[in-house]
Parts: sequence; C-alpha cells; structure tokens
Amino acid sequence: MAEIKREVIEQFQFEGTYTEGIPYGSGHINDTFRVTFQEEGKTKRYILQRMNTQIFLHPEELMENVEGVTSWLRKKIEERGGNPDRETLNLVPTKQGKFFYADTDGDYWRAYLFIEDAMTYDLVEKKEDFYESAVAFGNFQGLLADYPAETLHETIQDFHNTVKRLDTFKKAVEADVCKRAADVQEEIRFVLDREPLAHKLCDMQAEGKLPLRVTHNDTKLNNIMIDNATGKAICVIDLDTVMPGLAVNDFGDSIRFGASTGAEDEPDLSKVSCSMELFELYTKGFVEGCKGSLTKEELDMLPVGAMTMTYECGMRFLTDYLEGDHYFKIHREGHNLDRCRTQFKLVRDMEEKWEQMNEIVNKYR
Ligand code: NDG
Repeated sequence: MAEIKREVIEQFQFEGTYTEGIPYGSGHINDTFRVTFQEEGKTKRYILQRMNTQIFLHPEELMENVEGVTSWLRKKIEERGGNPDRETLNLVPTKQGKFFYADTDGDYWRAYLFIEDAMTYDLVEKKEDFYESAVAFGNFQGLLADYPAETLHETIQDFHNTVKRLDTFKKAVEADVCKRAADVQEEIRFVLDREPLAHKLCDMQAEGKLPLRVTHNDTKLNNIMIDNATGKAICVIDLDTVMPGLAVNDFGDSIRFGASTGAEDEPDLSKVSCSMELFELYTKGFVEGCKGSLTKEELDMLPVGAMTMTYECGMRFLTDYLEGDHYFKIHREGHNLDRCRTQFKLVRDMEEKWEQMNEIVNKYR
C-alpha cells in the first residue's frame, strides 16, 4: 500500500486543514484512503485513491470515462429530484481544475467526496441489502441507457472476454513460472473441462444476439453504498471498469459475489454455496431496476451470465496464483487459490441448481 504524500494532499481542492489519512475499504486494485480535513470546527472527509496504473494503462482515458459518467448521473439525479452529492460519486478537482493528479513519482491520484452515513458490505448481512443492490445496479443501467456508449474508452481491453481469459490461463499453466501447477491439477482440470462455457456468451455477442450496453463490469455487493439510516442502496461506486459490455455479465458478477453463502476467500468450502433465495431476490430486483429494457435473449441468458462470471473469476484467481500473485492483492499465502476454490465450488453448485435458476428467471420476466 502506498503512503499518502503531502504533495498530493496539496493538489486537490479539499476544504480545510488536513488532519488524518487512513487506508479505507477492501478493494483489490487501487490504494484507497479516507482523508479528513477540519475547517472552523467542521469536519470534511474525502476518498483519495492512488490508481493502479499497472492494471489501468491509460489513467487519463479512465478518468474521462468517470468524469463523463458521473456528470451524466448527476444531471439525471437532479432531474428526478434526488441528491446528487449522495447518489453518485463526485470527483474533487485539482487546483488546476483537472480530475486527477500525476505526482512526481509518476503515480496517478484522484479524489471523491466521501459519502457520510453509508456503508458497503462484503457479505450479505440483511437480505434486503442484496435486493437493494440489484435495484441499484439495474437502475444504473437504466440511467445510462441513452448515454453515448461509443464515447467510452475500453479501460481494460477484453475485460470480460472469457475466451481470451481462458487463453491467458492456458499460457500461465504452460509457463508455470512459480512451479505451482503440479499442486493444482484438479483446479486446472476444472477449467479445461468447461471450455464451452467460456465461448457461450462471447459467441452470442459476436453473432449480434446480445446487445452492447454501458455496463459497470464489477457489480459486487461491496460496490454499492447502503444508507445507514434508511437501508436503501444510494450509490454505485468503483466506476473504473464502466465500459461497453453485456448486461448479463453485470448481472452474473453480482450473483457470483453476493449470492454466495461464504466470503470470496472462505477457506472452508463447506460454507460456500449459491443461495437460491438470494439468487431470486437479486433477479427480481435487477429485472425491476432495468425497467423492461432487457431483450428476450438477455433474460434467457441471465443464469449463463452468473455461471460464466463465476467461472471466469475463478480462472482469473487461478491464473494469478500460477503467475505469482501480481494482479489481485493477497493478504496471506495461497489467498488467490482459496479465492479460486470458492468460485469453482459455486460453479459446481450452480450446475446442480441449474433448472431452479432458470425457473426463477422465468418467474420475473
Ligand atoms: C476486482 C476485479 C474484478 C474481480 C474482483 C474479484 C478488476 C479491475 O476483483 O474484476 O471480479 O473480487 O480486475 N477488478 O475488483
């Protein structure tokens, strides 16, 4: 984790005197801090982030996306009488009026208003929260339905191109730079046995059977802020991967993360399964939130989206494990392998519950 630099603090239009900066949240990609300022007895807080430029190779383009999407959302939220300071992320500009600052070491920083009296959750604590998050992600798609998607940059090329991910995985197995492949034969086999799944949605997209939409691409429960007082989902966060994509993948990633009965890195796999109750809640909320905008094919493919995203994510964790854990931040030995195993346990569980998943979708379409 990087340190906050004085130089950085001084660049942004923060109000008051800097008093504290602490690491914040549970993200795997950027370094996130909550910074506090005091002015005439009043406390103001902000989120300050050092962007991961190993992963996001074009931070200027990424910030153009974020600026474009957040100002669009602000306008839409104002129009419907909402509170744009709480219902979308708001960038804090630098004193030069830019939306990021490149420091003297070449690190890129950005800042947001801190949303007070709201939290994110890594695990579903109250079932309503999960339903709320579904409505929020559905809504997010709705608000951005007429956004000029072609103006968005692809912040990570082929982010949910599962076929390319599989390719990268195979290369990692072959190279085996850390000599770890021998110990994870079962997991490797699991991926290879399900090769057709990697192709399903990519093929449909190539054949024009699934439309390209503005998607969030990281629709985990913990990318939604829930208001402490009302329990309502107020704001979608982490807009780094907003780009054109498939709606079913946004749906799928939420199920992968939020409908699991265990944490993403739970070492005890007996605690991990895909809850049909949560799957149903999310399906209901998402379909409602999208307000009739999903096509027949998209509705048909919702369960496939769930299974594909879970499979892909497990494969990405395993790839990173094989390559020496350079992508996802790890906090213990074998962390990425634990994460991979939870994902594969979920895929297996979905395979068993396949019929039920399809029945649930049919109920809400
Ligand atoms: C990160 C990943 C996301 C993945 C998640 C797993 C990026 C930019 O970790 O894709 O599903 O917890 O790679 N984000 O948020």
